[in-house]
Amino acid sequence: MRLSQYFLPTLKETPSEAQIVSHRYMLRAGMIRQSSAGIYSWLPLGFRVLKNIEQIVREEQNATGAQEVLMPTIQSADLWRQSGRYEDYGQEMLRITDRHDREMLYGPTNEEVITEIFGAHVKSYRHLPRNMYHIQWKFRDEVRPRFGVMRGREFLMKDGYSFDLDPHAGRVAYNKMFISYLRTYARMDLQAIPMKAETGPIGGDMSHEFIILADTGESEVFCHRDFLERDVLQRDIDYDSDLQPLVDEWTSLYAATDDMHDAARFESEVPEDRRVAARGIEVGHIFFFGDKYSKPLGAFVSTPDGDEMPVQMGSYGIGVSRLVGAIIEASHDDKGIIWPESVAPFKVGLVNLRTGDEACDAACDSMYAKLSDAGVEVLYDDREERAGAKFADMDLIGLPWQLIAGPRGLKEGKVELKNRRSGETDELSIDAALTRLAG
Ligand code: 5CA
Repeated sequence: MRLSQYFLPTLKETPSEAQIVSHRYMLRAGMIRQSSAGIYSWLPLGFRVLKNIEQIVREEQNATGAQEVLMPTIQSADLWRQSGRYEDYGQEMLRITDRHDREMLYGPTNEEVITEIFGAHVKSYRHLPRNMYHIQWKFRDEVRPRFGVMRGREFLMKDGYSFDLDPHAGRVAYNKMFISYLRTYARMDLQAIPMKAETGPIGGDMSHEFIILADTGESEVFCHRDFLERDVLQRDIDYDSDLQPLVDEWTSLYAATDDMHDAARFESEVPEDRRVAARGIEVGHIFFFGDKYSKPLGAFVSTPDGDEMPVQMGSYGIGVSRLVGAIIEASHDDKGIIWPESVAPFKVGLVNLRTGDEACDAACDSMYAKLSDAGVEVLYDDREERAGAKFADMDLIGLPWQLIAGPRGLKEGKVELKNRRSGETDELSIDAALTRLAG
């Protein structure tokens, strides 16, 4: 993509409404624009990151055998009356009346809709287990939308739902999601810590929040430091195997949010030098709630003995749009964002230090073409701007690699390759630089 043709409205000034670094950088890097309180448009750069995160989530869900669907954002109030949640949900729910005076709502979550679909079609234990998810916009009329996409009113969530015959099989489904969540965050270079959690309006008696540590997080959290040194991607996961031992490994160490925190247990179980008391961002939340929805909504299956049983369910959420902010909170410096390669909007920023100079233009055009042909995503700064402004924008938008070409270096056939995270810069021949990036 040529920057001269790209819609990238970067800002030099820090917007005064943004209180935390991810919100400031998302606005300054031209990723989003607020439309109303807690409601954002995603501009090209932000949209690319959102899609990359979505794709990692999708791949890790599919690897567990979960199947992608797409349910509507607008739901019927009657369905929510059946589950008993219509009144309970209170003012967070955006209620709408259509032209025929039918009561509708903008879905804050989808337990009711998926349970109705499942119950209408599946009648026998033979068609279990099943797990379906979608990646869809949600609306919650939060009292205090804030911190940009971190606590929005409209936000993108991956929500998945498992259906099983009995609580034991439900636990197997829960464990698959538990491990796949750890992998999902790890692929975004995030160290997510599973913490026992309150179940709130979703309900049920088994639940974990996945939290990443960040000073700007909304929750106060307490955990064992060992969590921060673990790497779940080291192991291959066989989702057909018994995952309980692995889940036990991740749940045996102390980890709790403030609502579940037990100071006495924390002090007795965790040696003083391993105690972490910090703030955290909730990037996912999983629940097992048995027949809480299947019973009132009539999702029953026949058992091998010929009985009828409500199906056992769990639900599993990932804050896809929140993750964009969370990743920035975890990975930035005072110049801007530092994207992990897996979610970066482009891998390489190609900086032409003197647009209009014949040698610079020819070398940059050729590098751009070669990298693009090799499938490398490049944002090519071919604008007629000062070098300083180009560098500042590149650092701000945080692409993992900067490939810099100027008249002086090119005379000797050299370009610079800078790693955004380490700041290390190498002077290389054009071919060597291209091999590093495309190799
Ligand atoms: N039905 C369940 C799981 S499918 C559910 O709704 N769970 S939740 O309420 O915990 O939300 C799942 C995830 O969505 C949260 O962990 C969080 O990462 C994200 N999320 C929740 N509310 C917001 C919000 N207002 N803005 C951005 N992300 C949010």
